[in-house]
Amino acid sequence: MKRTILAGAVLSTLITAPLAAIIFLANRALNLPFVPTNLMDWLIPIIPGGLITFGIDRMIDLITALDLGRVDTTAKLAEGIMAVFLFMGLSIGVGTLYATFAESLRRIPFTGVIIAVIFAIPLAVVSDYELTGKNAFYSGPSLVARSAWIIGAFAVWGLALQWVWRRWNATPVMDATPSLADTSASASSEPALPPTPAPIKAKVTAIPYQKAQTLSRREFLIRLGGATATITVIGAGLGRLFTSEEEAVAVETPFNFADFPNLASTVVPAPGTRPEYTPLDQHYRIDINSGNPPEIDGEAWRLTFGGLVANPMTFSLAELQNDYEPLNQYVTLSCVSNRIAGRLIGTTGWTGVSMQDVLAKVQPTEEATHLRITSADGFWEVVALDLIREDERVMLCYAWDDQLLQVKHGFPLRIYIPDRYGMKQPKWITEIEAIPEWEEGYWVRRNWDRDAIMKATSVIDTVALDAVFEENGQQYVPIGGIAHAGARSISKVEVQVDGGDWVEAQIREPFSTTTWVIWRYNWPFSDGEHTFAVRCYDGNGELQITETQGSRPSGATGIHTYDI
Ligand SMILES: Nc1nc2c(c(=O)[nH]1)N[C@H]1C(S)=C(S)[C@@H](COP(=O)(O)O)O[C@H]1N2
Ligand SMILES: [Mo]
Repeated sequence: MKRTILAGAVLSTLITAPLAAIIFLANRALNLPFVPTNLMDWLIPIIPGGLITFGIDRMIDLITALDLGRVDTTAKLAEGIMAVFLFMGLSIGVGTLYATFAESLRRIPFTGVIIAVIFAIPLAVVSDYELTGKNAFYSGPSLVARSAWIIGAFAVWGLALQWVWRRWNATPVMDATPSLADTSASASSEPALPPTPAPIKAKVTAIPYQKAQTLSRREFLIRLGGATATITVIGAGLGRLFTSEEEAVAVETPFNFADFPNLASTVVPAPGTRPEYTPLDQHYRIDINSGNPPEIDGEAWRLTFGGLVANPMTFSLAELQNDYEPLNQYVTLSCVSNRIAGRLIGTTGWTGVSMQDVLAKVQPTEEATHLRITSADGFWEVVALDLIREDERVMLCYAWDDQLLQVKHGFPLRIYIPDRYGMKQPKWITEIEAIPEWEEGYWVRRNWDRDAIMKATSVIDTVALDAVFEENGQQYVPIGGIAHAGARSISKVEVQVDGGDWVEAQIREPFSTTTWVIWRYNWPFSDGEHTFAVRCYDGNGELQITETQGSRPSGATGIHTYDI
């Protein structure tokens, strides 16, 4: 019995790996569902939030420690790999179960296929729920096409499993020990099974796989492993090739964010400082979706604005673009999980409609105090009406960098709330509801900070030893980086060398009060090893928090240091 289970598990693994690869390929090439991440996304809300945060933290630790590249993309990849393991584990479990009972079920034809289909149906349901359950404007393949694909792919998997299992049991073990199937059958207490004490030879000839006799089990395993490894590698490799960038759709009246307002600034960034305006393909992406982000049909999409309002309304994307004065803002967005000197922060140009203009149309009633903003991925947040009324910069945003939002950044609509971490600012908005009192948002419910005001932080990006220059007989090395304090701006940046006095750095005029500043300090060079530290003051003259504290629950603080 034990050996049957082991053999069943090994053979199921060999059959399941190509299934995962082909599902991946079909996802990339034809946008068919990637069931592993659908399954994981379905499970995540069921797992306690603390465990997830812990998992994410350890993952970021690992990526940072091993220097595995961009934290956000590597984390998504790691989540995808975890999802594949979960998916494979479940499938292998089902395959092993089949192998264990195949003998007793052998009178039923196509047991492998039947079991596979019974397993695939709930997977198809979960996948559909994840893709369309919260996203009424899903733009991918139809339910029929998606279900047929998932069930069909599993049926083929079941057929393969059944064939492989029968073939395995028909294959003689070339040495003198009894075959695995024999051991299991004689060890089994199943009354329906006739005992099979016959010698191996007799058993083999009784099974109609004549060819099997020429292969030993070891040879069969090697051949099967070779075949499935080939399919897996080719499938996964082709899938990766299909990973294409989505097409950019320019807005009709671009603001021309690239005409930066500070071009005349005399403070030139130290070489090696990150770009002041983050290229879109380098802007971080963070959300609760381990696989593909919600795909929304922009034509069919409507924003529903209801609840405690005098005038409930729906808005199309075209209406938001054409019927309202566009608001263009340079914005630095940061994830609350960004560590000091982390890369989960970026600056780009945001275009949208002031929330005040929208409120003027829908007219919240007197009982309304907050808006609940709901997204197509099941994410939601709550924002106070008072905040909106006192800050016209709060906006419903449909474009970044003069282009309609990319899918991963929230197409067709996200909100901008100045001074708050990204966790307060839903992407893929489908619904806004005016409500009578404050409620927890998605991450607040998971014990993250209720207000999530961006902490003032400063970072050294570079000590540009290559760019050393001489002035009045002294050599200087440019040092530089960023500092930001949400929408409070930065009034001063100071640098400290080897624990000495804090010296003021130069600040380049920022794009706006809602973006980071680039700072620069020309360090009088001296030979040897040195440690540099940086600190900043926000626009109100308040020093950043200098105690080191992790991201959870309200954003990382502490002094960034840099050694040469
Ligand atoms: N619908 C939805 N919106 C979301 C999230 C999400 O998971 N789902 N994540 C938030 C978080 S935690 C951050 S940091 C920002 C990141 O936006 P970006 O991926 O466009 O950089 O999106 C926010 N909006
Ligand atoms: Mo975030």
